[in-house]
Amino acid sequence: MLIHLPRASAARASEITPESVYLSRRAFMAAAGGLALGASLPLRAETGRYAEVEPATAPDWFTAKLADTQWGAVPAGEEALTPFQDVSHYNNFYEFGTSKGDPARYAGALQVEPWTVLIDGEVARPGPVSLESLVQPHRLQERIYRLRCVEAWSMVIPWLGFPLGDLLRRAEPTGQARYVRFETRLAPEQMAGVRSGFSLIDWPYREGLRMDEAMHPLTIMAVGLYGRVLPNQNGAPLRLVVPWKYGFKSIKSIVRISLLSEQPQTTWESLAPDEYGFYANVNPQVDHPRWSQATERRLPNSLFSPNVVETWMFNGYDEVASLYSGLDLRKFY
Ligand SMILES: Nc1nc2c(c(=O)[nH]1)N[C@H]1C(S)=C(S)[C@@H](COP(=O)(O)O)O[C@H]1N2
Ligand SMILES: [Mo]
Repeated sequence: MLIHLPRASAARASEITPESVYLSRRAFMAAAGGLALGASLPLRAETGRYAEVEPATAPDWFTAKLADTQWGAVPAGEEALTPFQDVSHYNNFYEFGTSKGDPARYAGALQVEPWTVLIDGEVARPGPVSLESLVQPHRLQERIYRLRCVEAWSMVIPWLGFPLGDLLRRAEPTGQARYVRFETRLAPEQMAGVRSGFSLIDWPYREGLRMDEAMHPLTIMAVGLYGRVLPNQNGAPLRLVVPWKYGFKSIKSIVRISLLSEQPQTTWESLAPDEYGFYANVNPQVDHPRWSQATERRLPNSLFSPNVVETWMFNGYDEVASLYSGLDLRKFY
């Protein structure tokens, strides 16, 4: 598989804040140490890999998977990781409220065990699958991806997951399967933002991909980040990560995956079709009607260190360009 490594532009490197450089070096050293020891000593779950991350209790299936994880399968390259604190406290997860701190405050109420995912539609093997058996056949990989939100901020996150394509193949899509639709769990009693009735969203949150996008090797299902199980606010226990698309495509806390012959209706496109398209590929040349998409604020940042960097076409993942040859990306934004 071809993975695009970020260009080492001098301007970009100079914009990295000292703190994030420090953290990423620490993370790198932890990873290097892990590699050196890895052969003889399995990494202990949840401890030590990233020094800044609090240990968390994880379900047994996750701990078992961690021992065999392919660390650094997609490395950070030149880029500094966004600290765990920002990754887990600056979130969009409207089921728990609309401010960035709400998910960290309220998503603890989401019950993630037991968890079942329904796979249905155009597949030879439909049915409900427990999370444990869904993950079981897959080796976890660490993939360090940029996440670019449509609101013009971004992060660099070390995910743990496996290719969505591998999961879909196991369900045996029929010849009619042209799209995939995902749905987030809907549990108003656990979701402060849903209960408030304040949001315009027609729950459950839904997202979708074209089949070739879903099968692309960069597209993953994540179950962890920063060497630990996913924090609830980041979409535990199972979320999509599509790194060349705006963050809203990367749907959290998935309970249903449907293979369809028609393009599904998705949450943000239904709400504001002139602002959020089905494709939502990161594109610095197509502005949001209310703001430019040419640059982004890379977290962590502050008033004195705004850390504004250029936005790249497809978020820098040029290897997906061929999926869209012949498609007018201004029309299909
Ligand atoms: N179910 C659900 N999934 C969601 C969202 C949401 O509100 N609900 N927000 C999306 C948006 S806008 C972004 S930018 C990313 C943020 O992911 P993170 O909080 O893990 O960084 O999640 C996406 N997935
Ligand atoms: Mo977003």
